[in-house]
Amino acid sequence: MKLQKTDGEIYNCIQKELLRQNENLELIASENFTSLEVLQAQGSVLTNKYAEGYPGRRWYGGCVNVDEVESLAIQRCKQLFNAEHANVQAHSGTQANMAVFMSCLKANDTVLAMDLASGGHLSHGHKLNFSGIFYNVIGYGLDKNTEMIDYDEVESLAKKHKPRLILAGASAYPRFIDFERFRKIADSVGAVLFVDMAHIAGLVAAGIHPDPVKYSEFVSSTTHKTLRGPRGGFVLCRKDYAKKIDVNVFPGIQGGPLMHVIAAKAVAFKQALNDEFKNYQKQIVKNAKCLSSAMSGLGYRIVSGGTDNHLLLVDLTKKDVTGKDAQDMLERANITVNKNLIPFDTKPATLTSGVRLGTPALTTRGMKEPQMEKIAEFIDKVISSKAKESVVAEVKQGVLRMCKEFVLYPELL
Ligand code: DSN
Repeated sequence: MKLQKTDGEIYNCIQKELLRQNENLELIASENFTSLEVLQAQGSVLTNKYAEGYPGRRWYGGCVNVDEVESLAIQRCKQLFNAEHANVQAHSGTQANMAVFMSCLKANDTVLAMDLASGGHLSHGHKLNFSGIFYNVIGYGLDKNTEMIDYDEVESLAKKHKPRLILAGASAYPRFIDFERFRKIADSVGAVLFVDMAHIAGLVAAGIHPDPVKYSEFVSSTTHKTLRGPRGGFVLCRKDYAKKIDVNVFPGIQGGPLMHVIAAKAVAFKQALNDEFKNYQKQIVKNAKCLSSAMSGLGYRIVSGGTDNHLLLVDLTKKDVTGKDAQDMLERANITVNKNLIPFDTKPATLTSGVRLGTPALTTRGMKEPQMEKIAEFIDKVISSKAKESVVAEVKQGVLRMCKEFVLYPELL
């Protein structure tokens, strides 16, 4: 590779990261390992092209090929999600969300969205994010007993605050979301319904999670989580909002689209239309359920008692370990997780009482239920011993053996 000769420093970082990804058990619920084809499209000469505008309506010449790329991405995305309109230019999930906010709100309008502490997302109203700075965001939470969305509370908050927009979707919520109920609540107060399906997009594409598209005016997503594409975002909307969303993505919040990333998105959408992808999504959920039961069997409390999707939240309170400590201890044994607030957490977000575990990445490697059971044992050994050096060393050897059986990107090694 030419890079190796001309910029050894960056080349070495990339190689070290390839090795890290191969030698660690990746349980961060929002991460995945994209295909070689997606990497190839993303690393292509399309990165050289400026193409402000949309297919057939660009501000630059020479767009014939990128027009074809973007048209394919749009068509495949619409087909995958049965959507009336798709904008595939958003550089990220947060930018997709920003474009939706701008398409139906004025500054200071009221939005009803899930609290970050209950499993929501920064871009759904955090006070330091654009959403919390420019809009009046009211948070809804979870039922204290079930730890699931309290739809009655959502309804009463909607009646009280009369939001212009209701936002459903989460980054740390292990249960199905009832979009039909959200639609009814939105209709009862004349609000627009917007679903951020970033975490569950792959499950939705495979038809194994309730479908937000048929119930909402807007749906946003990232492409790199369960959907297993390149890092990026997109927005789906009803056709009466198509012009608004396009104009708010460009020129509203972005300049030139990343055509290499859009090509990679198109590749991922095509892959997601295959039956093989549906089976992959089913296995993600089977693995999450299995990991949840195995952790529960080892004495861990699982938030809401289990999972319907690709992730679970493990409450570490009984184990007398913070989420931060667990994350650090597991990292020493080559197990990657993230600390996460649990519902009604008494600890700050910098410490937390829990960890979030997700199965999309390990399922991509081909791991199934037997590996999930073993991984639960690994996690328990490290946490129960409070990362005793000899235990960490033994678990790390087990992790490395498991990783060797499920090699990642053999073509690149
Ligand atoms: N930060 C991502 C996650 O981990 O869920 C969401 O953007």
